[in-house]
Amino acid sequence: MRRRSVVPALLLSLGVAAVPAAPQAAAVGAAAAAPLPLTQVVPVPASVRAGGGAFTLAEDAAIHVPAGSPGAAAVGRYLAGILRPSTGYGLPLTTNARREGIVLALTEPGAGNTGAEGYRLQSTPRAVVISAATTAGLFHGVQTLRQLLPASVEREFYGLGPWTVAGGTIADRPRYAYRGAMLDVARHFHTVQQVERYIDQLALYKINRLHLHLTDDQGWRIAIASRPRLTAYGGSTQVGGGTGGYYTKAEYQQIVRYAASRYMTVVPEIDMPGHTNAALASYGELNCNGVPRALYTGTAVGFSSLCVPKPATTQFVDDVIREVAAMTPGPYLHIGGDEARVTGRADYVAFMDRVQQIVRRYGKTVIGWHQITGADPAPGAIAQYWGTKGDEEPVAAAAQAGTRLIMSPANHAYLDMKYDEETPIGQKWAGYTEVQKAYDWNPATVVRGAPASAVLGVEAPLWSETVTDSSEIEYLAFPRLPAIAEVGWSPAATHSWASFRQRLAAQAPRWTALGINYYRSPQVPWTTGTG
Ligand code: NGO
Repeated sequence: MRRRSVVPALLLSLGVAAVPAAPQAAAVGAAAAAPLPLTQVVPVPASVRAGGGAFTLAEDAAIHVPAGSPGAAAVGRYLAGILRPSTGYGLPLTTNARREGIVLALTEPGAGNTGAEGYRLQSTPRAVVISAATTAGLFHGVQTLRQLLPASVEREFYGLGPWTVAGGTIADRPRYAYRGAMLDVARHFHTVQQVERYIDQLALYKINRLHLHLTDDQGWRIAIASRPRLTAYGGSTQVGGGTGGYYTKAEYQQIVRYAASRYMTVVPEIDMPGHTNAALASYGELNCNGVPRALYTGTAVGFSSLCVPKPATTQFVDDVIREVAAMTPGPYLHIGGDEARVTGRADYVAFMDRVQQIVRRYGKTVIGWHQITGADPAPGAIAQYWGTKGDEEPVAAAAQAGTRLIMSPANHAYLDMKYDEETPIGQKWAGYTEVQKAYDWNPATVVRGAPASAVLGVEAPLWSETVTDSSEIEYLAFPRLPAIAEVGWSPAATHSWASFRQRLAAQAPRWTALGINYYRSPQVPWTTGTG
């Protein structure tokens, strides 16, 4: 039984705790006899029409890509990279126009109503054709194709087919343009490799924004050439007193490129004026009394503030924003603004005005936690809602006045909340969050009085006070991240917990094949791992 013995070894080589891999490893086994129904996808596609005749990948099949599109060719190579190890097939890329095997096709913009990120997937005995107006659409179509093949296709070693896809047509496009996940790399540092691993997992669920919480009281994680002590000293520790870490500019840019190859835009966050102890410890001039603070490795919030009136603070912010903007190709720069409890109100408003102007000067769109709506959001600014009640009037008023909203209600979308009182890691200030709670909410109605049209999308933040490695990231993200992803991608009319929990259960063999650690929620009818 080669498969059984290889799975734990593979998990180990990935540095992933094999929890609870032993019983599930057997379930990854042979490919399912009947092809998976086209509806068995997370996030559920906008429309599915079953058709006659399934497609089976032949040993000599090719992946057809359009000539003259390096982006489409890259998507083809990415798909081949997933399929080759498990199928053992060569799957060469070709640009000949024969419509058999796997076909990636670019359509005229506007044709097929697929928009900026949508796609059509047509499966017949002759071919699986994914067509889209953009290479982003092709990439998302490829994620759907992965989920329609047997779970064992995700393994990094050879398995028996047949590699069959049910016949029919999927027409799909996202409900929201912004579908994010946030990783807090400040409370505990997470390496480039860990971030890339998470990016790959997010891509499977069509997440298209990766928000990196790069700075906080416990650590400064991004190199700023004009302020070397931020990382050399401010990045030297983390929650619990470990050695911390930081990304060099080259490493940050590597993450940005890796994310881009998965059609994900990096949103860097420099949290200000609170959550700044690491900066205040690195440079005494940022404190009103001029004295550097001690490094901090606890988990309290709301105790630190840059000294707003000082010119040194403005210069500092300019230096940091200039350098972060220059190494970030995406349009956004997140300035935090949450829990500035020791910043006076007038200082807070003045500071947020100033920082927003600086961000704009360096060509970026401001995102801030929703507390920025208590200051004066600049035209075009985006507020990220993380409340639990939905009754915050400044948020509604700002949304009515044109501020766009990203929805991360902490009692639904915070991946760092414990599932229940037994959960070994996580927090509970916003309440326990089982999978159904992560799934059952509507971004359009979270904030009372905010027009639905103000909602740009959703984001699932993963704060890392209690999270130290990939295994723990995955335990909290799976299965809730796919829930938030579906809330962000699928049309409101398809929303159904009864359907979602079944489809979610069918994802588990994939997670096992990929070595993803996940929480076996009692709310989900898992079909694997019982024997
Ligand atoms: C809050 C706080 C963070 C914590 C997090 C923990 C926001 C926006 N500020 O969310 O500093 O890490 O809760 O759940």
